[in-house]
Amino acid sequence: MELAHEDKTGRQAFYEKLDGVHTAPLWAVMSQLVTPEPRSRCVPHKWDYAGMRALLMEAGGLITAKEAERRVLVLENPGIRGLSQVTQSLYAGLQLILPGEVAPSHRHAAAALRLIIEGSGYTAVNGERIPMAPGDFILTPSWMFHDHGNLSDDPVVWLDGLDVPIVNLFDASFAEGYPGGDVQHVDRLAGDARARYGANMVPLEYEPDSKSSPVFHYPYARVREALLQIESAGMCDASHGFKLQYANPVTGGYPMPTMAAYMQLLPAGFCGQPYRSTDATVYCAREGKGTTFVGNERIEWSVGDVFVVPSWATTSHQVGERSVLFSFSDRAAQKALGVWREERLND
Ligand code: GTQ
Repeated sequence: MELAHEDKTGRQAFYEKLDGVHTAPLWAVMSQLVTPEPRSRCVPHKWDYAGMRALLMEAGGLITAKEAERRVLVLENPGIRGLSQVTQSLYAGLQLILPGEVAPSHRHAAAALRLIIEGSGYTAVNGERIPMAPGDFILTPSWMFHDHGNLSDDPVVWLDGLDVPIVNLFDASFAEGYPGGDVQHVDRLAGDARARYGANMVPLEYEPDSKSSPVFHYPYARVREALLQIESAGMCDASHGFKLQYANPVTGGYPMPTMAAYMQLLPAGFCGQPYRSTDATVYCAREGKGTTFVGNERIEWSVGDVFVVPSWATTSHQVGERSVLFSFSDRAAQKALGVWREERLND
């Protein structure tokens, strides 16, 4: 019904009265607030590894890892610049440690995950030094001290994923430096956590004391072997190829309470069916090369490239040669809150 001019003026005066007492009429904002489906400001985007690597090396000549605390180039979604967010809920960055450098030990409420792109360094978590090799997936759970180093002769570069925007949504951020210097005290042998929790066994009468996986290191060699064996058995998923999710071996659930992570093998010639889900996803190509269609966009990727798919954007992958994609998202948080949805679409 057409509003009378008087009514509009009357309403405007009323809205101003509301505004003065920090109040707003729901009916004026309802359609943007409670949308019939996700309307993300995030857009699909790819960060080309060759270009990012050159910028990282330039950063390496300008600032040390120690001075920077973390020498990271933050991947900002072009739709939400200035917020250090790759999606509404996630942070992503590319971190460089040069030979001999140390990124000093600290801890924070935000949880981190890492996918090693090139080189070999180490990260120390929970008193254990964990080696980093290309393709390895590494966890730094909430509030655990962690420092990174590089004892090799070559740079080490990895993708960081953190749940910082979720922690900040709750205004629950805390952070502090390690009280005993740059490097945390190491009091466990390398491989200790994997021996205790990662051999399909757990310590006698073990009761978890953390919401995160007690295994911090998921070496790529094992994941790759598993994917290749699964590929040889057949039964390829029409949208995802052969896809495994990283698990907390104690619960079978996601490795951390907020973030899920995956590695998927797309067999040679794969032409995936379109799919969408409410968890915006950050991908990093691990092997091969291919094309991912996201809505009307076409993303060509090869090893090391990072790309982001917004929530509920229709996605399909195509490859010529056998390829492997790593990815992570906030699916763990969404499923814990009961809001996650997915949909398979057909061409
Ligand atoms: O390695 O601890 O990309 O604290 C951002 C914040 C990495 C880290 C990031 C961090 C870290």
